Amino acid sequence: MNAGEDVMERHKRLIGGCCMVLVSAFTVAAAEGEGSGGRAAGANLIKNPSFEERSGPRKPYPAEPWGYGFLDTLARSPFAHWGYSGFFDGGEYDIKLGKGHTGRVAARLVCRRRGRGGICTEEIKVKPGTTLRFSVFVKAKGASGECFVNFEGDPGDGWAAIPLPRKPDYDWTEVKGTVRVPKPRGKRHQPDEEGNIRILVFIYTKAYGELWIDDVSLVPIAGGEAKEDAGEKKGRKIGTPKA
Ligand SMILES: [Ca+2]
Repeated sequence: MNAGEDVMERHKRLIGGCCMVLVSAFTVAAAEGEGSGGRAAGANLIKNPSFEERSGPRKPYPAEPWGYGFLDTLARSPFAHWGYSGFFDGGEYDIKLGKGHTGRVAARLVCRRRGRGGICTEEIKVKPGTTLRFSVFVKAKGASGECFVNFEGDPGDGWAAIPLPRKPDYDWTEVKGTVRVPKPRGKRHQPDEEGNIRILVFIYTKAYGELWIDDVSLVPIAGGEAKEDAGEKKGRKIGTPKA
């Protein structure tokens, strides 16, 4: 086993361990109606949301400001500000360009061996208690299996999740959800001096076939107070791999 494989194996174990962390209470309102009227929306926290900016498939990853070691060593995302791994849970997924929902290109995750693959944002700084509206356009070709959006970072890996359509074949479809950022887990993940913690958004496929992704947005719609929204419902737990 060469050094690269050794690192890969180590990180697979690490990632597998992270996935066993049980998800604490979180709220998801998947595919909710807009309902917010003319409320002023914040800026999109996702960089390169339409995948139009390339980082170059052969660009060495240390040039990107990734904060997590496993992405530093495994990722070869062709998209600026996005990480990628196709090797979770014993899977092998390629990341490729597809024809965009908007713009020229979309991200395309193509299964070679079924397991779990995904793309990941850079770290996003937010204050605990912030309510975020998430949206993504996805389409699938022969994608038999589960695909989902998973929110990770300082509050834990899988503090919220939004399922993607459970159909093998569908054209571009918008999937929306609203999540509220919990407090960080553990003393090592305390807010910085400005009160921000770090979150990441992963979009995973555990399916065969192809998952296409474009036009991702994550917009703050309410800050800090964490008041209850009547429209929210409790989401399902995701993150414990099935044997
Ligand atoms: Ca695009």
